[in-house]
Amino acid sequence: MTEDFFCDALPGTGGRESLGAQAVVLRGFALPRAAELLADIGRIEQISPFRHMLTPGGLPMSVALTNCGLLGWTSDRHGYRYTRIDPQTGQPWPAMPEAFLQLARAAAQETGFDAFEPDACLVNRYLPGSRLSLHQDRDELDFSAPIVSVSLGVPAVFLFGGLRRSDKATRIPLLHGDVVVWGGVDRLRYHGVLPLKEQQHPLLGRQRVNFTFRKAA
Ligand code: MD3
Ligand code: FE
Repeated sequence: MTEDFFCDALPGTGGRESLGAQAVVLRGFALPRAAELLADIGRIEQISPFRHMLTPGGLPMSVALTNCGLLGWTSDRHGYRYTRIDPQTGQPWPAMPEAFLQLARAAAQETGFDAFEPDACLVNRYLPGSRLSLHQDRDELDFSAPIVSVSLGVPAVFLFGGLRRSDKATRIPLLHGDVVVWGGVDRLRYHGVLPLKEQQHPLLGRQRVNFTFRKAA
């Protein structure tokens, strides 16, 4: 299965960079399937459109998001949680596409996390100026499962901090096709994304799309 996603013949694929003891960037790991993933995102947003959710503070997030899979992450004035129903449509979130699942499992396996079965996939869309402030992902029940993230489109600068908000963060560029797996001791590290710069990507124009696979329940 891993072989489907790993192709020596394509430039920019195959590099592995360690961000922590159990956090790894797989450069270009999603490139061989990028067109397929983008077509799937197009189908997902027809069912559950991208929207700017409100934070508990009442301000709209600069990142627009949607979800696929059994559970979807939502935010409103009451807080953050995972739901089976998209609160905007009143319908279940769209199913997780097979290509998404295969990619998530292959990337997890590649970094030593066997049998990763994500039940949630949060899809973030960035436009110039969109950012994600430093946070921890702790709305999931099981922190022993890793999170797998896939970046497509315009490059972004990812901030990777420590276990305390005040810990110094390092800056890591995330490019079209890059996949990050983080788990274990790195699962609860603070992280964020700097404001997206105005740039053009041949497939996505001014946008960046990031999707993260999680085991939420
Ligand atoms: C390393 N998304 O949706 S993905 C999020 O690019 C989120 O949209 C970002 O943070 C994005 O919650 C970052 C890469 C990533 C995410 C979380 C991490 C790497 C991480 C948590 C710990 C360590
Ligand atoms: Fe996060």
